[in-house]
Formats: sequence, structure tokens, C-alpha cells
Amino acid sequence: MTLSALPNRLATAPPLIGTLVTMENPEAAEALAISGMHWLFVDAEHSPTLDTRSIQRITQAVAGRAYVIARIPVADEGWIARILDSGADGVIVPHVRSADDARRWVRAAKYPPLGTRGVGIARAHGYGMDLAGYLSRANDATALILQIEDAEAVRHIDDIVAVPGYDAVFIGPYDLSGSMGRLGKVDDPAVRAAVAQVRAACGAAKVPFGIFSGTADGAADELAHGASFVAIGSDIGLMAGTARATLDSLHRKRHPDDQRE
Ligand code: 3PY
Ligand code: MG
Repeated sequence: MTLSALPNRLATAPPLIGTLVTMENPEAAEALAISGMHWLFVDAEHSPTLDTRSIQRITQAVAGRAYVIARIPVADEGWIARILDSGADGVIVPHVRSADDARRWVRAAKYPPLGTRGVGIARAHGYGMDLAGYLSRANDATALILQIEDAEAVRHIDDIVAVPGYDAVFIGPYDLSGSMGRLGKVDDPAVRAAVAQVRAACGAAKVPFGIFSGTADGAADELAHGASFVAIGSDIGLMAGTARATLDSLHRKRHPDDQRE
């Protein structure tokens, strides 16, 4: 299957719906893609079992059924090179706080003349058999997504969104809430106001934005506010949640008079 280039796809309707991949299991990621998820947010920032090897295996298993976008764990250009070289469609850089940060990641993720991404020969380049083709299309075919999830980033949002060369913004409401002294309170009015400020800056600069939500209701609300892509929950959360809902459903059928939750 061939998906259209991610940067352009992010900039055009309809929005992309995805979930976090936290398990290193390629079959689980493949199944999520078959389920209809448009994109997979492979989270090497918080998942101890995810490394560049598992990101490549996941990208191979998904086989173009969904966009694979991996989040790097630390501010290290080497991660970006290896993730894009593995053939992932994009990278998410957490905790971008300033325009200087944004410029740094454009340099890392884009080939000259936009940036200084180094040329390797890897899976993305057809192991060398598509080197020239990949080099000519990579800047337009792979997405650099800057994550805004700090009060400091919100203060600098107009400068950040004005930086040329990146493809989208992704809002992290949980870290944002923590940076505002309201850890985990993503529905707090001050956190919602900060999210609205980021949305408005993206709208004014015509930058596609995405956001994480723990629930389908939250994601629906963000889509109604113009999000181009949302991530809802996670692979393991969906699995555990469905397991619990199935057990609860069976329990209610077998014990209809039992009022316990
Ligand atoms: C956050 O909410 O902080 C996130 O990083 C979600 O992806
Ligand atoms: Mg975060």
C-alpha cells in the first residue's frame, strides 16, 4: 500500500486518527494498522522496550497501512537520523521550547538545503537501490513534528510556529499541565487556555496541529477545534481496557442483580 506523503497529508483533510505504540511487538502494531488506525505514534520517549531496531521492525510490519511516526527519547540528532533512515514517516521531538530548538530539529531532520541531515544508506533508501529517489523526495515525504508541552513553549509559540522547515505541531497536554503546576489536570481551565493559545497560533501560521487525548470524547473535541491529527490512548491501554470491558460485560450478564461496579 502506498500512503501519500505525510507532510502534505497532515495539511489536508480528513484528519488522521492514531494511537500510541508502547510495545515492541510488530504484530500488535500491524494489527492496529489493520484495525483502521491512520497513524501510529511509536513512543521511544517513554517505552523502555522501544529502540531504533524495534521501530524499524514495526515500520516493516505496518508496511504502509498506516503512517509510522516515532517520538525520540532525548534531544539527540542521532535518533532522528536513525528513525528516518529506518523508513518511518516522521519524527516527533518532545519538549520543544523555543524557536532556536525548532531550528535545531529542522537542521537534524531535513536534508540540505533546508537542513543538514546526514546521508546514510538504509531501509528508507531501498538499501541503496533507491538512494537518489529518496534523497530527492525525503524532505517532502517525511514529517518533522515539534511537540509543544511546556508553559515556556506556549510563551514562545508565535516565534516557534514561524520557523520554516518543520511540518506540524503536536500538543502534549499532560506535560503542559505539569509545567503549569497542575500535573495531570488536563481539563483545568488554565491548561485548556494554553492549548487554545497553541491552536490559535498554529491556525494563524497555517501549521497543522495534533494533540493527545486519553478518550474518544476528548479526541472528538480536539477534531472539532481543527486538529489535523489526534492520538487516542495506547496499544496496551486499548488492550487492557477491552479486556476489562469484556469481563465486566460477562459479569453483568451472569449476575444482572449485582450492582457492583
Ligand atoms: C503529553 O501529554 O505530555 C504527551 O507527551 C502526550 O503525548
Ligand atoms: Mg509529554
